[in-house]
Amino acid sequence: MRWLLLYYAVFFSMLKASAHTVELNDMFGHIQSPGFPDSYPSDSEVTWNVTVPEGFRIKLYFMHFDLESSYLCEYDYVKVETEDQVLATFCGRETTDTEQTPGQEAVLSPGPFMSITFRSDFSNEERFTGFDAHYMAVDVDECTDQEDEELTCDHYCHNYIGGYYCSCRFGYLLHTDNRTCRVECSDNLFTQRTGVITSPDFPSPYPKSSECFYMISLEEGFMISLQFEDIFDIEDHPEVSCPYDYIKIKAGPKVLGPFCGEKAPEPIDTKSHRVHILFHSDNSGENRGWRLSYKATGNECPELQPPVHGKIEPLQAKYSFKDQVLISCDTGYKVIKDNVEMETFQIECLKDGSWSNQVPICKVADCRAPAELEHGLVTFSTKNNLTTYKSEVRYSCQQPYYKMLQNITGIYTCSAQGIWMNKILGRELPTCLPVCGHPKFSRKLISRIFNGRPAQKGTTPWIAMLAHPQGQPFCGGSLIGMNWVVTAAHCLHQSLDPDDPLLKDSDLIRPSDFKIILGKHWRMRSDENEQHLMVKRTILHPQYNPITFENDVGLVELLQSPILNDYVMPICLPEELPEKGAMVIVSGWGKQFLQRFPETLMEIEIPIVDHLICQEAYGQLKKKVTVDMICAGEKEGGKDACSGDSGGPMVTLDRERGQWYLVGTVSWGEDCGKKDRYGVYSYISHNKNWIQSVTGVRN
Ligand code: 4AZ
Repeated sequence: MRWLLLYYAVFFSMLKASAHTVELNDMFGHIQSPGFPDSYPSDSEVTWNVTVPEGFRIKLYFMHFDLESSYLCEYDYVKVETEDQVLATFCGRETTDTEQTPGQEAVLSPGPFMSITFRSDFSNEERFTGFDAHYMAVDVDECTDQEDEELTCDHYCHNYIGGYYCSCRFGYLLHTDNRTCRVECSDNLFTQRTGVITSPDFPSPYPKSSECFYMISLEEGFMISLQFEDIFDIEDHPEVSCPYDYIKIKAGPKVLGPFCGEKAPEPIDTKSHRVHILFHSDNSGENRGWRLSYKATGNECPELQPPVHGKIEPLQAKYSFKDQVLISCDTGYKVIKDNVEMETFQIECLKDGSWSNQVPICKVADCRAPAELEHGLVTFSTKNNLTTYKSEVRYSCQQPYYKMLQNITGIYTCSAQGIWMNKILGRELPTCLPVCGHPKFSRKLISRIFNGRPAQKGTTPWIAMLAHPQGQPFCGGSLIGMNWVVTAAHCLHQSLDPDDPLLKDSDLIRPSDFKIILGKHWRMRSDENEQHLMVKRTILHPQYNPITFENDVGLVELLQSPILNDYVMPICLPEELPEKGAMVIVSGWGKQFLQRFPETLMEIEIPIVDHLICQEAYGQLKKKVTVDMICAGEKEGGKDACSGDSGGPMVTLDRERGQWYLVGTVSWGEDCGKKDRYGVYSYISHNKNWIQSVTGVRN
């Protein structure tokens, strides 16, 4: 037995001498006590250093465990440890109060390293078979296992086999520490006069690792004041001033702060128009942040007094820099600034506390002197000839020669806009048209004179004399409207070649070849009231036929308008057809019997002759009396127009209207005053439309 013991001692001392360390780097493996499943030798020590990759830990599981039991495992044991920590010490066959066996429990390393040491002392009372264990690398779920707060993800954690990574909520950026979530908040510009600025996500905790810049920038002249509100919570330190998170304020050359902690800074009057705010947060802490409101005030401008008859909007007790007010005047008053009239005027409070302009005055709207009316007059209805707001004037036409075209009172009132306004015509003036066919002088009943009679002065004020420049009369005409004379077309051309009566331009009498004399009574002697008027142009009826005298009507436009008076007045154009057999008056300075010219204007009163009778009378002579012609005269002859009367008026009285109108113009006839030979006249009603379209004349 002794030799055997010795043998064992030698053997174990040899074994112990061979106490060794096994390095294991596989992801799993198998370790057994020496000699397993035979009993393990005494005085033995083996260490297995298991290393797995970073991000894994090691799980050790014993399938068999049978070691000598000793108090607190002081003889034989299996010790599981990391570099700096003993995870477990096992011995015995079953767990007691003082000793532990692994049983069904696995041992898990906190990191990627585990060291297992088996040790036996110099003797064993019995045979112990030792242990048989497996180990394997298991993944560390850093997202749930992380104990070190410095390493946990700020927002989201994603585990994968052998490692993990962090990500951030929408709107956040992963900081370069790959762990904290910061925000981009360096570009905040505030340009309004008031505003509120908060830390990101306020009142939720502000993001970590962030540098936020805010700038309030206003026009020079404003001064910004800041006030922190309700919650103020920035990570601080009891001894050091704001080492982690802080807010700093820069206004002009002044830098205020850093501020942190839970007590908000007092209101700050920066006296600057530009303020920079810097907010810094480090990579830890859950603090709610801050909120501040800012207000910009400017220099105050002096109080304003609204102008008399005006108002200021908006009306405030105080105005400061940039405030604008609008000055307007009551209805009927106008703002006057630098002698210029305007509706409103705006002034602004400047940065130096003065107003950009003085308050203008309000002046009553002035329509000024009313415009003159051609052939009319204007009288003031309100006293003192006032032309200001609500004053009244009245336009009328120069009676009795002119009448108002529009059926209005002629009253114009000065509007609030300073414009004379009529209820119907607005700002447009009325029109004064000449009165027609209404002579001042009416014929005295004189016994009918055979061959006609001298006209009474002023009873035919529309008669026009067509005379050569030297004064020699050659035709008659009638004044219609202000500028036009109706005459016979054949008066306005002279066919030089009797064999070629066709109308040629060269045959037309030129405007400078003749003149129009109005207000005439005497044929050759000059009259008190005569007006010589030059001719602008002549117009023949487009269907005038110089051979048949069809449409023998022409128009003479005057270069100037005549002055209407008791001796010069236009004749009306027909409103309707003359009654059958109506009496007409034909006037002229034409030849009388015995080829003599009269001294004064002569007139005859004759009846209109039935068209058929006239046609018949001239049918015998193969002369056509067409629809544009009208005949007048007496069957027995005697009273007739004659050479020199051409173009002159044939008029009749419209009893209903009490005015005279033009029925025809002297045109032709077979000789003068012969029996059964009527005078033929160009029929005005037939060509009225043409006359009106050329002249624009209306009654
Ligand atoms: C002419 O030569 C003329 N009896 C005018 C009228 C009459 C005849 C001739 C009508 O102007």
